[in-house]
Amino acid sequence: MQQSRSSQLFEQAQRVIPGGVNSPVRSFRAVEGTPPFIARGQGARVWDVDGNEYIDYLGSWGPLALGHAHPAVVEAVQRAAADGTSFGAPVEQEVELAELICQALPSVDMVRLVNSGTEACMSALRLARAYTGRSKIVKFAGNYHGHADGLLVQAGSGALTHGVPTSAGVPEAYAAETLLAAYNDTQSVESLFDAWPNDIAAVIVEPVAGNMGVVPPAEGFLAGLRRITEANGALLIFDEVITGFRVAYGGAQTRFGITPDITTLGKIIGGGLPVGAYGGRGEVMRMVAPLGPMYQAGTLSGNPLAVAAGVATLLELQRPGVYEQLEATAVRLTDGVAGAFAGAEIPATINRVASMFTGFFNAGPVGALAQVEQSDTAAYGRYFHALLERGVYIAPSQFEAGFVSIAHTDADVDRTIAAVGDALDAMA
Ligand code: HOZ
Repeated sequence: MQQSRSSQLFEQAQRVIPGGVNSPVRSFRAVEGTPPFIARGQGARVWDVDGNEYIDYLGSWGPLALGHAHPAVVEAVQRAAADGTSFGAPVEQEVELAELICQALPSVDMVRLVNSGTEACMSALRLARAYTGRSKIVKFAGNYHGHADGLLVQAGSGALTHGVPTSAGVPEAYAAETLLAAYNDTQSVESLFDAWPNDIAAVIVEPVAGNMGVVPPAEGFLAGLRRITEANGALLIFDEVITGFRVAYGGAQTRFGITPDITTLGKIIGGGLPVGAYGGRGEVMRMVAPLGPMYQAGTLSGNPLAVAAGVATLLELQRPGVYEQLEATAVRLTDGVAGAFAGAEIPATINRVASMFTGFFNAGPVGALAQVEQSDTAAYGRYFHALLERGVYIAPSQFEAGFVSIAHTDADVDRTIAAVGDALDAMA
């Protein structure tokens, strides 16, 4: 049988790129097999280099709320590129993106643009430490905030998938500054503040966990974090890299009505190009250089192509009915998938918040990392491949989120539900 172009490319890639990929989860090690190399995307679909077509629920891990190659985004990027790709100097569009972010997020008066969610979270921690004069931070096991040293302690996403939640190469002294709490368990946070009453600069949290699969915040959890941090003079950082402009235009802080001190963003605010951001109230943000003593910089920060894509995306998301449509599509999908699992008598729990979701091979409930970890990852791998063969692309790991876009039609969703039914039959 002739080797596929994706297999050829994967072999070639493994000679020059570690694992053949530039981000570990893409290697398919969690589900085995060869990743299709993607040639192009349009709307809700992607095509690989062998011409196979897939309905895409990965959505580049979240940023593509408008779908692939949305005309407004393509046009904005083309127009910006024609005027030059980078200046390392202020450009008009970065002001527009910053204003849109400040208008959208109730807790953000000022925002600094960076290049990725990793940079945003790394900088947010430095800012919290600078503001409070304290060094320790609290993070939740299974939450993932990018790959900065000190945040790769009991991390989710690829780190959890590949069995290295605490990475080699993180100095022990750094890891010791990271205190671990249990997601959806405010008592575990109280205990850390009891043990370190004057040392904790910040609690950083994914307000909806997406990097251990989707786990919604339990009733009162986010409010509890707000109360505990305030009582102890620490800052609350919402990592809205996934949830920002996704679970509502104003992010999780709007959806759940909690005001963090610092917010980190990424994904959607770049509309598929590399952008991140961190922001907060003026008093905190005035610590950032050149106004204050906390240093952070970047040649490509506020890059004209990336901010043009971000502005175009946010303006499209402001159209009436967009978030209702995203959620209705996700409800149709997850209800249909849950029905297919029930029909096949396969224990499963589908968690969904707005237009992000995960189907766990797990009778549930799935409300904590310990429960996430009880999922049948081998079954997930078989399911993943059965779906891929039927033209449906989901995350190649049980511990990730899926996303719908406004480009997914009811017909796409119904075709997906039929494919899920077929895939489960084939697995029986
Ligand atoms: N950490 C990302 C998912 N939560 C994966 C990034 C990628 O492989 O593109």
